[in-house]
Amino acid sequence: MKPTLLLSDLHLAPERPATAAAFHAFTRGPARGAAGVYILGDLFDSWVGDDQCREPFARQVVESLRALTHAGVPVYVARGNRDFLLGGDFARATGAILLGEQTIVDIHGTRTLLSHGDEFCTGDLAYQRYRAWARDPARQRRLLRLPYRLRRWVAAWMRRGSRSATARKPESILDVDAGAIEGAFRANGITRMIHGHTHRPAHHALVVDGTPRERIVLADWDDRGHFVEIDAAGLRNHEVDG
Ligand SMILES: [Mn+2]
Repeated sequence: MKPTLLLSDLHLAPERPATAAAFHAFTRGPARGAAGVYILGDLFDSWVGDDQCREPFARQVVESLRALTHAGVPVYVARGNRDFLLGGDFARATGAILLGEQTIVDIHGTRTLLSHGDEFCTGDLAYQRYRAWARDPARQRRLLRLPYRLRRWVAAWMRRGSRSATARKPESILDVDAGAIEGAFRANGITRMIHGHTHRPAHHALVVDGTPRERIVLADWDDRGHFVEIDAAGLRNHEVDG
């Protein structure tokens, strides 16, 4: 039985060539033997619209994904807070399937909730206000009508604001909220969830309503890649170098 591979928060950007090299190595190597590959948000550090596919750096990422899907490996991509503008043209160019905000899939017998994870950071009210604003489809359409260069400028300007705001926030509100996590387990009737976003990789065991549950937090990528492999034998962490 082929394994399912999950990863998130690669934050691919031209300024971080080692991370991109690890990604290309991942798509040529371990991903080829997978039953499916789930990228749970923030594949790109910044995505201002699918016309970004024409940039040389993005085109290489698109080509690596297309080679993988052409080899017969299903690739699923969730949007993160950095690349929430990933759309249909990106999906067509790569052959990947875009996921909704939360998806429940059966992974080797366990119904598993997959998401980027930022929706669970409910303690950060300013971020949640921004998130609701940014994820509004009408606003996204308006944003995408702006010239490409202007969108690039707006994204860079917002990134600077986000970095200084994050630096001022207490650690606790940048992590998931325990009540939001319990609510998601309860509402979906699941025992496992996997998400990224917080850059706090872990396997948490918890009990909700008397039932044991697990929450797997995926690692963000640095000069190396990190992914979780699940098959009938269980769950393992792996690293990949460029
Ligand atoms: Mn994120």
